[in-house]
Amino acid sequence: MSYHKILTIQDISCVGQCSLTVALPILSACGMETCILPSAVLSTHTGGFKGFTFRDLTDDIPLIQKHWISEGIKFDAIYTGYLGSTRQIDMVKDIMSTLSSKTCKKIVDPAMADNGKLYVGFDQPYVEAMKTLCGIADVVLPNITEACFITNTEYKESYDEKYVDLLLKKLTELGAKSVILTGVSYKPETTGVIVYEAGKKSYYEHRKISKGCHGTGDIYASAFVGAVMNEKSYYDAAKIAADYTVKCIENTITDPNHWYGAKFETALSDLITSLK
Ligand code: PXL
Repeated sequence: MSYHKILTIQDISCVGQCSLTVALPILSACGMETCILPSAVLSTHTGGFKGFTFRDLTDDIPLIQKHWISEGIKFDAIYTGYLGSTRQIDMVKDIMSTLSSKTCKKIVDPAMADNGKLYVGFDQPYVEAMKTLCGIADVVLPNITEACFITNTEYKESYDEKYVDLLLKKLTELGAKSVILTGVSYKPETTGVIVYEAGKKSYYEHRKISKGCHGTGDIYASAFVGAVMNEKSYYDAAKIAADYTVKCIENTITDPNHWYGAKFETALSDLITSLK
């Protein structure tokens, strides 16, 4: 297994199996040294709990960055997810330019929307700022909804390959070098992921489980980053992450009380095996 130092920047939702509480264990299981920069601390995620707390950590970020610079710390990958404010996006761009190793992979999951809608708390200025972060990324990992927001494209429930090609074209025009587009479904019984790299498009199609789970975008992105940092190709990493995410959902949907996240811990051993 390769060993690399990764920085992941996203929130801590104390309860809810998403963002850092998912990324840290998954990247560690993939054999990576995982450093974290929390963008905010919430009592729970925003997708279904009522009255959650939200502590914005934007003002701490430049201080943490300054300390890391003074210590000469550099990262082999910087992977961002849910950010706590629009102002934070410029800070994250600055972190990418000051704390990257020579070969650092910049991976941006524009975690901000699903099913045609922005998550609670996000607005158009956040979307505009996120476009600029996607523009400097080596890899972006949007779902179809996020791709639509980032490219000013009308969201459609059903679509054809031409629509997906337009999203991919617009995403790369922003500056993103490669795109992993998730939740691409042309048929009711299957879904899949498009890997768009150096103008070449591939599709990994897999079983669609009718009931989705909250936080699976974060599970997917974390497993993808872990696999890429284990020297897997983008296509192989996209496939490994998809198979792992499906397993996590399968291990969750039998439990009706577990509505707020996916039991990603139960399939970590499968993920580790798939990296060998
Ligand atoms: O899984 C994405 C996510 C991350 N963090 C917070 C969220 C969500 C989705 O709703 O609310 C706080």
